[in-house]
Amino acid sequence: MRAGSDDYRDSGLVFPEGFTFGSATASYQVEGAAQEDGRLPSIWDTFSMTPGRVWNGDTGDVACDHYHRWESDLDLMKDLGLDAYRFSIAWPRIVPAGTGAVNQAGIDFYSRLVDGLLERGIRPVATLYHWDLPQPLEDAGGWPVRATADAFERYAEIMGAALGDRIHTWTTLNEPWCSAYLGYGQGGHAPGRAEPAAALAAVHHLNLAHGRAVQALRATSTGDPEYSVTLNFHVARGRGPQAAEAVRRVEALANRAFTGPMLRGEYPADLLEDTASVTDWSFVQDGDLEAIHQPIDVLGVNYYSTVTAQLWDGVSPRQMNDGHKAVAGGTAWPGSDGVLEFLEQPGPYTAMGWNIAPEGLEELLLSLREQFPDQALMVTENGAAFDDEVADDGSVPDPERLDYLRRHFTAAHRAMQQGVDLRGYFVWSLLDNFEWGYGYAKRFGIVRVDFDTLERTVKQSGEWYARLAKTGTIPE
Ligand code: IFM
Repeated sequence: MRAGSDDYRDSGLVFPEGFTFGSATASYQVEGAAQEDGRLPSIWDTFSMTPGRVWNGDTGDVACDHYHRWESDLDLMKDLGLDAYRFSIAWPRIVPAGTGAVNQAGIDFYSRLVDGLLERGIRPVATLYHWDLPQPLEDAGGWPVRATADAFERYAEIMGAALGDRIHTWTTLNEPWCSAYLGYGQGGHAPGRAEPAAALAAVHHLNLAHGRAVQALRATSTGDPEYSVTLNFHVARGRGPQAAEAVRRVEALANRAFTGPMLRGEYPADLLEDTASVTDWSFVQDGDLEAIHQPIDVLGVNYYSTVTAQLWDGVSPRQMNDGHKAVAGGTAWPGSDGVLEFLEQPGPYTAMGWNIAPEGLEELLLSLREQFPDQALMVTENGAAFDDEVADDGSVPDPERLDYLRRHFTAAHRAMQQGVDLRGYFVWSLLDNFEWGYGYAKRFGIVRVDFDTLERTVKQSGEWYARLAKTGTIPE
């Protein structure tokens, strides 16, 4: 079957004209060329080279070699009929030491990439930070210190001036929840620190970095880009006698810790109360909330599965053992009384062990519309890892991923029928890639990458998605 072939029946579910169909990647996960053209190490280079941190000792040194193969990757996106490509810029290619000298070779790479997208009629959606903090900034304290937000503002200014004439959508941060809580609270992500107070300071400095970056990008971009941020919202269900309280706590720490300051200009009072024994939030300085509270054109929503939490009183914190599911405790979820335990959920599951719950996406989009009625939304990530097998004829049938995507697009469509202003949808991911702590063991791509030869093969789900992108109608 060819990309976008006619071998599907239409469901009759049509997205409106102008709806954006895209796919997403991130710099450290796909680029490779980690030591080339002036790039210096990020926290993920350091982390992945630390024995025991990443499955199989995998690193992003080569990844998908997108840094060298970007032109043929863009051709592939064009064949798939994508309207937009969501990529991230590696800060350590642009300001390799985090502060100080700017590396023109890094800027040139992204400039060529953006021109290549525009030549092919694909809109560039650029994220400034998808977790690859320059290592020297971590050595100076990382996101728990304010100077990191200062350095990010300067990096945003540089990128606005360099690409702000051509970028369609600027996204400041990808999933600051992961950066703060997994990087500094639980330690399963780089830089691997487990310090609850530092995690909350990181939350604030990431928020500050977002607001300052929106202002810097606006001041320097000469085109007419849109501005956004991408959050990985937790859709929580509660269990046990304190079910509602468990949900409230999860939502405060995971969702409202970001939407509060970014979209309302304040930290929620219950979040400050929940975390009072961990920090007094004195790192929030006068003027910070005004700086963070910037109008954005579109709110990026990443959704994969739901979480189920139970609150236990009077037990000692247990360590969280997985970023998106399983057991979470005091370090990843800094709070005062009691411990949040994340429970096994009913299946079916993806290869990540995440439960498949398309209704959670519909619920999330409806809830965001209720909370922020005037805010346009964009699904900036949704997709699934499965253990794909290559068939004898070289094709990659991946019916489970196809089904996952079909059901989630259908859920998003249902939300739109109920009035949600959803502007587009980016499938995670274009390519199989470096899945952080799981290395190359988990494949999310709609395009298979053979990590020995780096050859790309469009999977069955990719062909299905091409059909959707080209017709605007969900294929059966
Ligand atoms: O691969 C990640 C991506 O970098 C951020 N969002 C979740 C994806 C799947 O784990």
